[in-house]
Amino acid sequence: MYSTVDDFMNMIVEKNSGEKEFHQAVQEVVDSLWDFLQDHPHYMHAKVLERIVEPERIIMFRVSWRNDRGEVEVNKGYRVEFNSAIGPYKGGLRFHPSVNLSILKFLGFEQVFKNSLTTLPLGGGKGGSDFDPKGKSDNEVMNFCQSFMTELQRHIGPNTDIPAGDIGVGAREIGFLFGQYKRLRNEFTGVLTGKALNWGGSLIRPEATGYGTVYFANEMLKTRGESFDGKTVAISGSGNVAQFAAEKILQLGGKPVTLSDSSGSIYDPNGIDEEKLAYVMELKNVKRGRIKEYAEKYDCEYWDGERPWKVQCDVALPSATQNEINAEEAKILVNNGCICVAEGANMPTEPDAVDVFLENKILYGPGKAANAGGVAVSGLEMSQNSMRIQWTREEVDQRLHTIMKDIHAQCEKYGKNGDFVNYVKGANIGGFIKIADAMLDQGVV
Ligand code: NDP
Ligand code: 2IT
Repeated sequence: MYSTVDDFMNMIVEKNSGEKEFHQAVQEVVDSLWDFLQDHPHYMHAKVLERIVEPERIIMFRVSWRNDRGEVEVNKGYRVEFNSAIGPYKGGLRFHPSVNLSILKFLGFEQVFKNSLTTLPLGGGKGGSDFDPKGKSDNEVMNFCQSFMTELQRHIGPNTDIPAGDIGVGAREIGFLFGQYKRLRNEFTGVLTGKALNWGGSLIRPEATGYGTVYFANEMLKTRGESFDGKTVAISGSGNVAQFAAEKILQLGGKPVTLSDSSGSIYDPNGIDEEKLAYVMELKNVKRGRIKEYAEKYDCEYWDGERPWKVQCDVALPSATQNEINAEEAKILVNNGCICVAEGANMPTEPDAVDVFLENKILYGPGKAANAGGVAVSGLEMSQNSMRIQWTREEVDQRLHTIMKDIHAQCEKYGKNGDFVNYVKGANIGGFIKIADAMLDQGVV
């Protein structure tokens, strides 16, 4: 047995050599859990910690496909089936050139705890490819998705493993993937979530991650007698999560002032209103253009190659990718008066920057709690598919709202120390207990 966090982490680094994002995700969880585990030694005796950091299964495969010029292209495909103690593996697929095993293992590991927090019976997994959909034609994306699914279909199923979207995988990709699964298996099942409405999708799933992040942030703000009304909000990213976070902030009376993409950020001090947001959705989802074009259209500042964190804001919602806020940027945010950070993205805050937020006792909601609304509504999509019914928008939104409040309550229960809630600790302990108890019940597997 390991006697210190450092001993345990040395083992992780040695056994998972070079996987720095995975090490980072495990370190955060183990730091949060260590004291709790000393007080509950039965988990340590059964080696639950050693087991929970080891994926149950990793599938890696070749994806060959033809581009529009008739040339053969080759990509890597992955599915990390991390933990199925409380339900079938569930989690998104990421298509981005940066995808590697370390990134998918960190995402899969986070997903295990996140899915546990949702209160739904969902295990954790993640997958994807180093394929870059940017600049590809619809035909090329379809060729790639069909080839990817031709292998993946052997490993997934509505009671086994249910993928969904993530960076680079939206409605278009889910459509192509579903079509190929159905063709190969000759069955119409809820094997993927994030489907379009007229073939098994759920209302509110596109909105769910962004809305859920804002609902979670709102719960955090309420603990200090605050709300979004009149608040200035910095958002990064301009994809699925960022767009619907902005939409919900507007509905709650807040003012989003920034968005970004991998090329740079826009700063619109007048606020990104409904009309401007509709433009962003068209620009990003239909034209697949760059956020720079927003600055040209609305005559505001564009910061080439920069992140948005130097702005004056009350709330920050990092919603692009991992490690997109460093310690220096965290200090700037705090010094500029930011009182709340809720992570729409997975692990967007570097460890030193998390320390800055915690030391300054601002409201800091880690991704596995704050962005769990997406996978939660995926879970609701699975329920609707199983029952072969479709709930109304209000019904799904109400359930999402209740789930986000419940996650907030779990964070408070396990993370409260005096007046201050450490949401990182709360989320990690709250997420852990349910899975660990299920693993104990199910024996040494
Ligand atoms: P999208 O692909 O819709 O959008 C991603 C956005 O982030 C784009 O604006 C993209 O810019 C930007 N981005 C991607 N990679 C980088 C990078 N390396 N540096 C800077 N910007 C980058 O993805 P989502 O909105 O779905 O995902 C955003 C985040 O939210 C991810 O961390 C994802 O894991 C997380 N998340 C998503 C959920 C979902 O349901 N979709 C659920 C929970 C979490 P560009 O256009 O240049 O690529
Ligand atoms: O990170 C995430 O939670 C997601 N990308 C959504 C996963 C899902 O199965 O809906």
